[in-house]
Amino acid sequence: MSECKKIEVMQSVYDKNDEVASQINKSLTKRGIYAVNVMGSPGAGKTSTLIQIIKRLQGITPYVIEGDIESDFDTKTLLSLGVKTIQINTGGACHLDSPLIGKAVDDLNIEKGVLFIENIATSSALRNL
Ligand SMILES: Nc1nc2c(ncn2[C@@H]2O[C@H](COP(=O)(O)OP(=O)(O)OP(=O)(O)O)[C@@H](O)[C@H]2O)c(=O)[nH]1
Ligand SMILES: [Mg+2]
Repeated sequence: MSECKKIEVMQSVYDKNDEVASQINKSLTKRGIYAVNVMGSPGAGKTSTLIQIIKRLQGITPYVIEGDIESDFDTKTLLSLGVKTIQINTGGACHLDSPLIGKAVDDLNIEKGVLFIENIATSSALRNL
């Protein structure tokens, strides 16, 4: 007869990630920056949608963090439109974690505005942002 055991998980594997994400969240909120995590399948229309939204923003500065495994195609397009954009290439990983986002946020020198993060795939890594 099989025995059923209940295993209690005491610590999430995302603990450290969530802690960093929470710090980024507080820092962005304090500086009046609203962050939007943009997720969707490859080719779903994320960048096209961002471009159309950004064109319609009035008096709000947009910033974009572009996540991609290898390419910087979307970043080049956004930069050519005058949008302050920074590229993160993960070199294989299919999600952006909060330390990567934290570094990109620092490098972007964001002032008050809206920060769009085009994510690579569905990720729980940004759930606290
Ligand atoms: N028909 C149609 N095509 C669209 C629409 N939005 C985007 N596209 C096209 O779909 C293709 C992919 O669009 P992107 O905006 O690059 O999609 P993405 O999700 O950013 O793609 P990745 O960053 O490569 O994952 C492009 O050729 C767009 O022109 C839409 O609403 N209708
Ligand atoms: Mg894109």
